[in-house]
Amino acid sequence: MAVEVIHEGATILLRLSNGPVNALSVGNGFVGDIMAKVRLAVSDPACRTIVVTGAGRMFCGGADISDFDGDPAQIGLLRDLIAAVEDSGKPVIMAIHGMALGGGLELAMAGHVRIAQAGSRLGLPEVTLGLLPGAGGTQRLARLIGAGAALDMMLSGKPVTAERALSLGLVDQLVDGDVVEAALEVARNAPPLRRTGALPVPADLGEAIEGRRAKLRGGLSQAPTRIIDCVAALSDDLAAGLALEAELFGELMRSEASRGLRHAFFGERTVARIPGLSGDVRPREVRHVGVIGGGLMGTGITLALLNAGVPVTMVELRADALAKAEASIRKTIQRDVEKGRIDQAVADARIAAFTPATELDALSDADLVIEAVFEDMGVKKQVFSALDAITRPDAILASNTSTLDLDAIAALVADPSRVVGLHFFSPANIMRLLEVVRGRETAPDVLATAMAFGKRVGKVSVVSGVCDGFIGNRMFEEYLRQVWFMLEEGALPQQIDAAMERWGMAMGPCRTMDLAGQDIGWAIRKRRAVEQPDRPYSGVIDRICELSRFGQKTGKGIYVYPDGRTAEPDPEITKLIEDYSAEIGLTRRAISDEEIVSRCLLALINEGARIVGDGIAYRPVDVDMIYLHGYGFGRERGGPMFQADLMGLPAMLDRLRTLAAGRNGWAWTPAPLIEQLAAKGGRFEDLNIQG
Ligand code: T1G
Repeated sequence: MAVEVIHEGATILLRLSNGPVNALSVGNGFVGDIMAKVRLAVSDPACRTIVVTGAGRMFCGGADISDFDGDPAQIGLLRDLIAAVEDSGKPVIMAIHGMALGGGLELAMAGHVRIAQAGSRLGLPEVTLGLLPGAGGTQRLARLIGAGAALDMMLSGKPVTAERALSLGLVDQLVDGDVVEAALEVARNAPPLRRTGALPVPADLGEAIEGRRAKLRGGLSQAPTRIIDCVAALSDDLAAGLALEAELFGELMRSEASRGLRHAFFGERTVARIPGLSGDVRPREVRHVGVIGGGLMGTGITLALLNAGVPVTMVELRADALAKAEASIRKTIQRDVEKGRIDQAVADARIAAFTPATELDALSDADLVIEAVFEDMGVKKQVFSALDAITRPDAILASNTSTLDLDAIAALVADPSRVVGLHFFSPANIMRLLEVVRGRETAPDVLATAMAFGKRVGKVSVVSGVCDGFIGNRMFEEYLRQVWFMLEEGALPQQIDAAMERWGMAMGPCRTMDLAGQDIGWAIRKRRAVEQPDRPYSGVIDRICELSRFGQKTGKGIYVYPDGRTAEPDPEITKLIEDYSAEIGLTRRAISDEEIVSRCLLALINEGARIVGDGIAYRPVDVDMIYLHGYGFGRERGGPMFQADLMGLPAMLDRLRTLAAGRNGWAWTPAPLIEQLAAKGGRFEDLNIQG
């Protein structure tokens, strides 16, 4: 961390350097150091102008998000720095390259001139963290570019290009060359002291506020409405606006939604770190990738790779299935052109990177082969035995299996160390989660290659050990177990789904299983009835499956789908559920939404704690990221384990023990890890620091 001071004639250049994004950290003294250097320059009689720039690849990625878990007053120092810049009696010129985000852009807006390098991007992404721009952004951006454009930037959180910033008036000059040189040139001509905070209130304020307040959607985070409140408070009294912004920022910083979103931000980066993997382990190069299987998963995986610019050879032994897969791939890519997501040239390049084949020999030179054939060990055995002979010994063999034992699959080849699991989630070209399953024999560099490849294709990759259902599905089974019990005890599907969706799940459990296919859940329950006879599910859901009501794909499941997509409650199912309760001699009772949410959450948390305790997941945050990116768990809620820390483990343990004393209490035996942490006043967060 450093603030380099360079004297260029009568100009002092300050180059900010603090880690990969020059985060404006108060906690590590960086902001204090900048403040000291600004004050020195302002008081230096030989200095007429100041230029500020960022070291490395960007101007500044924002305030240090980790500061917000500390003393809330810390951010006051950043506000003081920004005021000192704007009130400086000497022109301060901001030389922007790479990115200027959040507090970084707020600092830049306090400058008197902003020069941006072509290709750089500027934005206020705070809303994505459940925050508002808390260092003057709500009061300065609108003064520079108008209230409507400012609200659009702050409510979307999306950065704009330097070119767009110039047209908006957010920057004063755009340069192709060296932005520092350009800034020094401007400095030599002593530009005027144009103070952003002194600019008038934008004329479009009234209409901008009204229009956007009307379009606000619900949600846990209050950041959008608070951003509008701050802009609505714009007046000639800048201090008053800044005071309101500071007050509302503090409120948001302490909110559950912001804490959850900040947990997600860091969590997505923590899971990329593999504990114990020595730094000299290098991922293997992956140039030629093969996908085996032209079904739903094989096609989705192929699309995900093509969309990430990875050439793919798809091997599908049946020519008709291969042709169908190729047509589906072409159609999906072309639809992206029609929707304006990509241009035709990009689409053509993606399609050109696709090679269909009907023989496994086509993969003889592949660096990585991803198997996505039918979930049957016999079929896997045929494929992996053939791959063992056909592929190079250093080729990585990955299975997309979601239910089979990866170690058993690895045992099918001579060198099991080259086998890893790449469990994509359907639709694989949309869902960001990738469970990277490390087998007992998986080599460290194979695991590292899988993680690097997952990142390359835009996935949030999370390592899982080998167990039934890995991390996500193993927890989901305990979640569903409670859902089916609640059906027989007194709840109806539409009540359960509505309660969970109101709480923050993207889709309720009943609707989710209708979408995934009730037959898939049925097969798992049948297998588990043999493997775990002492852990029965309610039979009510099997009664629905026995009617061949497998969900949306059959037009009927728990719900009916008159138009093939819209789920509607079915009185026939209501009657089936009520009759089932009577059949097992259970008097139905009213179950509150609170109980529904609590039992669903606790089921996830308890099994998640077992999974961490068993070493299947490295950390609790890995479990959280799997639920945010694979199961529609509300991002503002942070994840199941994050929610447990909010509840407090001792209180949660009491709840588990109460449930364990009740009906089907065997399902609620507290995970040992919960008992261990609760006993010492610990939190799951304490275990997230590894790696
Ligand atoms: N604070 C702390 N750490 C940060 C950070 C930040 N703002 N931005 C990045 N990092 C860390 C990140 O955790 C990772 O750490 C490393 O830097 C590289 O990040 C007062 C309240 C800038 C687009 O929301 O979007 O200003 O894992 O892998 O892919 O109003 O980082 O290596 O240990 O993401 O090249 C507003 C957040 C903050 C931008 C670069 N700013 N950052 O992407 O690298 S709040 C943001 C990003 C604020 C003010 C408000 C991206 C990036 P590690 P990376 P990247």
